[in-house]
Amino acid sequence: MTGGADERASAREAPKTKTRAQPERQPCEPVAPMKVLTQVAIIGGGPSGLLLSQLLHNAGIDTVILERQSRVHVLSRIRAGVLEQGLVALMEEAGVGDRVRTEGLLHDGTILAYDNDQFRIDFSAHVDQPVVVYGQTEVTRDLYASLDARAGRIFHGVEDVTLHDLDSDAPFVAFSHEGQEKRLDCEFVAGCDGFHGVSRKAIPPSVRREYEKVYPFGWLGLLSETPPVHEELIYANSERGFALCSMRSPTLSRYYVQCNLDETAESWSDDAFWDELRRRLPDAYSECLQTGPSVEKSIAPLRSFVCEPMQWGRLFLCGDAAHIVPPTGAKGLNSAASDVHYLNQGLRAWYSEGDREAIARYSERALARVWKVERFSWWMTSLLHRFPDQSEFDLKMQRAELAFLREDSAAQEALARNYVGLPY
Ligand code: RFL
Ligand code: PHB
Repeated sequence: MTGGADERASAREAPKTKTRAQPERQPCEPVAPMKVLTQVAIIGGGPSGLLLSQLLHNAGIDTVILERQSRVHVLSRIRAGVLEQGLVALMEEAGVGDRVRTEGLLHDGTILAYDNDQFRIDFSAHVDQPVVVYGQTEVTRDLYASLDARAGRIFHGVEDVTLHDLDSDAPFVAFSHEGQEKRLDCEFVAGCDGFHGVSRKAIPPSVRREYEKVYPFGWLGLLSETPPVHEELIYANSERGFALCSMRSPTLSRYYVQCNLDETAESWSDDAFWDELRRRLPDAYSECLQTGPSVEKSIAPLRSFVCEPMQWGRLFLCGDAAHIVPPTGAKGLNSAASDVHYLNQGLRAWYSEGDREAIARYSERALARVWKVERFSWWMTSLLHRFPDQSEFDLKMQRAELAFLREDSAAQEALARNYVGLPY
């Protein structure tokens, strides 16, 4: 745990209610773990876990969130920037939609660039639906604010989380917090702990099937307090590799360049980054690119990954814990949100009507959408990046696909429909 805001958070986050009284202990007895009780234990306090907790709270369902990191750490991770309407609607349903509605930037299209030229995919013409540019950090901040307002229970800095009796009606989660062993008894466990979390691994290997594609490059991202080079996002296929111009606000820009996996963010000076970005953009943009010192710089590897099934016994996986997409289609956070929607529906039906059907079909419903999103993200990645083993023929195919997309309205519509978000 770090100091300042986090120490305050830690004091506030100590469990307040539903803690079972501990029997008096003799001096030599082993210390029994302190017990905490809830309906749904949520592992991971990233956007999936926080959103699920808020939606369930609104339905009168109690949750406790266990988060490995400090709040400061969670809020310092610069990640997604493009939200589908489905996620914005869920934020509104959760009661955290005010800021995204007023401060989010509506985008009616996006630019695809190649060969020093560009064309636009017009979302309003093809699907009449915009996307909203609003940082994941802000989504998380909004969710933490409402968690605090309702005195929701979250433990930060938890360690050694293990899931137990998931195939029974009374699962529990063991963990340690501030040096104390604890036990969280619950009726359901939501595994919202990201790709490197423990939840997915609690599904027995004999049941779990994992599908994976690791891409031979990463994205180097830079955040700068400069106005965006263009009012819409620019996805650029350049012979030097992919580049993306994105933003967080009219004064905060987020840029990415495809990089090798053996590079480090520290090995890239700001000047080297700006030079490389300029060289990958059509002249029309590179000539008006405004540069400045980086506020953040980091490298993300690219991966496609799906775990099937997304549920086992009383455990339900959500978001990056179950699936990963390369960021090219801006789909990671958005597909986490559709999982949260299906799980929220299933748990509400269970608790309000005793309906077991929706929860039993969670994995099937979530995966049906996940695989389509995986396909789109893989396709956008294949279309726009340089691959080390790409032949001359492969390059011609990429160019032909871009040319077809530029000319063909149906192809543009297909891209637009996927980019703004498939229904759920
Ligand atoms: P997260 O955000 O990884 O949160 C999981 C949380 O679980 C905690 N945790 C544990 N807690 C307790 N016990 C354990 N054993 C734990 N292990 C882990 C972690 O500390 C963490 O707080 O998963 P979640 O909530 O499912 O959210 C997923 C999104 O963060 C992710 O999909 C997006 O950021 C992906 N993504 C994008 N998605 C979009 O929809 N639109 C975009 O524009 C977009 N851009 C991006 C992206 C991801 C990127 N990177 C860095 C991979 C751009 C980039 C560069
Ligand atoms: C971002 O702004 O971080 C961002 C935008 C679009 C993407 C990926 C990342 O496809």
